[in-house]
Amino acid sequence: MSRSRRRRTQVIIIGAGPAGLLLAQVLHEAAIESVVLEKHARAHVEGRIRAGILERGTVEMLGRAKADARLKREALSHDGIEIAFAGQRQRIDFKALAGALVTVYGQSELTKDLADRRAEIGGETVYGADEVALGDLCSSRPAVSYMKDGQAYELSADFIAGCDGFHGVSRPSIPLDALRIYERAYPFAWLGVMVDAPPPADVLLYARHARGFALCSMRSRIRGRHYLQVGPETELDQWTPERIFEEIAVRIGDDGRTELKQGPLLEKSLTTMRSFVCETMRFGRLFLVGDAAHIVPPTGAKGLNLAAGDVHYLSEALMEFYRHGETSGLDAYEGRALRRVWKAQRFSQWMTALLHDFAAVDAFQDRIHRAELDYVLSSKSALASLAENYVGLPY
Ligand code: RFL
Ligand code: PHB
Repeated sequence: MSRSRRRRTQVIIIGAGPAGLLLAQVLHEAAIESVVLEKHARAHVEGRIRAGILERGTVEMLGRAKADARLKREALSHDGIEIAFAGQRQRIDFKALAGALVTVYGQSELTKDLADRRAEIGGETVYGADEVALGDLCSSRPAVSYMKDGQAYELSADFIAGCDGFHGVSRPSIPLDALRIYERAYPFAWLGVMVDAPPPADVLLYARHARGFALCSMRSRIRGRHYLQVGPETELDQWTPERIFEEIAVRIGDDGRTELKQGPLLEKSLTTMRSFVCETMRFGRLFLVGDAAHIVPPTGAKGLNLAAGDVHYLSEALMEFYRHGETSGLDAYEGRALRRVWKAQRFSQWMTALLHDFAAVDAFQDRIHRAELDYVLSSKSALASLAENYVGLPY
């Protein structure tokens, strides 16, 4: 085999998901050079259907990355959500309660826009980078080796940003005795479908029903994205389109079967739910960003938005370093990011408890959650708190 090819850049970014690409482009606008290493092909990354709700801060970050032109044309703005519970539907008006809106724009579109922008400015992203391995993390010259098309490469840099998601290689590169990890599993999963038909409501509709949680989200006015609480061991094959539509209709209280329009299923998938925080978001010159450091259950729509928050704190710190030789922002990164992460963990866990059925696991606690939802829907101050957290806490 030929010898390894060596190069150098300022920041190595591992992972071309939303966190990695957003960081690369915000750094580019500040004249900081980076190379992005991604394990999969571009089409694979952009084909992953995940988040749909962006907070104001995330949209502003996309603006800073100069990747918001299509979002400005195509995204939907929502001034609230609806909650279906105990045969009632209640609208929660974010504009009135928290003075802000949320943006509906798919993660695949956002990732595509960022990758397009990166290509436009000639930034380097290596798709299909195999065997990525991190080294010298505690030196001033951390390095990454990888394989591409049978050729070995070595990159060195000032810093490494681990933006490679929950299953990436960055977090496992930190020695075990330096890792501080907190986690919790949930006794259910989400079955998700993309439907070629309009959603049943003009905003997101969350439902708590004795048969479990349901969410009717959307990607556009003519494309629905729906989720159902199911057992973690459920077989996807057992969920026919008829059964899925019937179950959603029951849970959202569409008794006349008039609101939920049926259409071809474009995708069907199962998501396990977990809460996870790796408090070690910095080790030497490695910084963890996004899902590499934390996972939330998706009920509060916070995962991607937290990743954008991390990018905000890390990019500011790197700019201070390159402009003024200042390292205090880098030292403060972990603490700043974690304060916001734990607040989003709290909110995501609370929304999950409020809206899912836990009766089989803890019937007493389940009654308490139901009473809590009843209380929230009748209290202006509780609704204001829900709205404030859903639209996103400030950076
Ligand atoms: P990603 O998106 O996982 O990207 C990581 C990238 O790193 C690559 N990678 C590697 N590259 C090189 N070498 C390796 N060894 C590598 N290992 C992995 C991967 O291929 C990938 O391209 O992490 P990132 O960038 O931190 O982004 C996080 C978000 O994807 C995630 O938090 C959200 O999708 C969570 N989420 C939601 N977040 C929201 O803010 N709002 C929502 O409405 C929302 N809805 C959701 C969601 C997640 C869901 N699922 C499927 C978990 C709905 C669902 C159903
Ligand atoms: C989505 O549209 O995929 C979505 C929206 C809100 C959530 C989770 C997922 O809480």
